[in-house]
Amino acid sequence: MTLHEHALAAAALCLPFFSESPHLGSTAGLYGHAIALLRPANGQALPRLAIGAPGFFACEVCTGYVEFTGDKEDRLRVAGGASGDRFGFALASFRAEAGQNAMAVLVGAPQAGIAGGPVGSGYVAAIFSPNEGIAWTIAGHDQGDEYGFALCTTQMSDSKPARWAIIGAPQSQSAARGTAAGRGFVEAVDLAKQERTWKRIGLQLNSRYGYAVASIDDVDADGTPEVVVGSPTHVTSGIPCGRVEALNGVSGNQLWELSGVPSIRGLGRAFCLIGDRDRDGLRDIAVCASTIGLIQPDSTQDAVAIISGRSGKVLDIIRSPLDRARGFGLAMEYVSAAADTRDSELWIGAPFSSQPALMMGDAGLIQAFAAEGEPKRIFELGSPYLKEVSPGSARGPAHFGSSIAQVGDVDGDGVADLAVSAPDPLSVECVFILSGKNGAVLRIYSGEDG
Ligand SMILES: [Ca+2]
Ligand SMILES: [Ca+2]
Ligand SMILES: [Ca+2]
Repeated sequence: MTLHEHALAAAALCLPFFSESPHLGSTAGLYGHAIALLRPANGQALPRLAIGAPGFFACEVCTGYVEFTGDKEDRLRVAGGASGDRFGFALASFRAEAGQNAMAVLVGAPQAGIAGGPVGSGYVAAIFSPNEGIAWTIAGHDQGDEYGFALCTTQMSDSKPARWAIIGAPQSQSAARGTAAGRGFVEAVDLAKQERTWKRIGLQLNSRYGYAVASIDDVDADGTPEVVVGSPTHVTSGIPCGRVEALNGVSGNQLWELSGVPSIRGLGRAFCLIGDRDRDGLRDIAVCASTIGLIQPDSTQDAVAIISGRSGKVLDIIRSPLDRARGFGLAMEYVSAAADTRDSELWIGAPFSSQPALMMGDAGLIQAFAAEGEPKRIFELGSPYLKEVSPGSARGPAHFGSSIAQVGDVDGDGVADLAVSAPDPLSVECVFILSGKNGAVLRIYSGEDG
């Protein structure tokens, strides 16, 4: 299919959703800022997804919400408690009980970024069943913590329930907070008891320690998984090179660290666990090093560093072949060969990339790389979708590739398919379900209220 045919197919899929989606009152914005897979597509049913819509940063009336999609057309939404919560900013799905297939979701509500509005400490909510709403919450400590900005859970194996939530609180400086930023922290919470177990504070002011967190394999062989923490504006020799730290998942003690260098700045904005690249028995990690938002951003410098899960050693650097791939690596998803009929691939989003043919400055794109790092495929979805998705809108979906999630094989062609969001609040906010093989649009969910 050509891109235009994709657009027409998208329109056919999309329009019924606009007319049928329930009217829920408040607009949120940034629909698809986060996506978590709760159940993959199984041939009979569509994937079940949690889609976060935390609200545009300047929206003072948005609580944010999380939408749950399923195989039926009904879509349930669970909203945050108060304006400015930014509920749904981060999501992490997890197994709540052994042997159960139903996945629960943790929702981050970092409550920050609204100029002049009320700002709290941020909180994290657990949802076990969307019909029952929020089961429990745990809050940060002080105003402006941005508790819940980043989230992951750790578990001993895929079939066992998750034991701990790891919660990032990067403590940015904001007008609303009215104080200098802190050093940021990461905290572990026992999911069964909802009790805090350990807390670790960043090294530098304004380093955004806790901006990203992820669970990795058991480095120290104590039988429990570890976590990595990013602080993308950590300064080395006067340059915001960023930093990654690996911690013992149970104690929070440091196992290894890696600082960025001037040629890979902003290290630690996002993580993705990949295959065992260096064949040492532990899975390795893709780490985003994007210069976007830094002083002197330079998209030609944006990179994904492939680092050893065991030591933090840099194994490879992936850069986009496209100079315009701004924000390269802000979202990533690994599709292992086991889940698929093709070789393992790392999907990398560049949600702020321009698309000159469409004269769009921030259309976004996603790009697949082979396990060895060679570029394979690029999917770019720009304004061809505009007229079909929202005839009255001035621009098409943008920031495509802000989040990416593997969703199982939706169309049954043996290749794992993807959910990819385009959450730009100034245009139509969508989550596309795309064929992993050719980028064809299989489904579109929209944040519009209908
Ligand atoms: Ca361990
Ligand atoms: Ca390895
Ligand atoms: Ca497929």
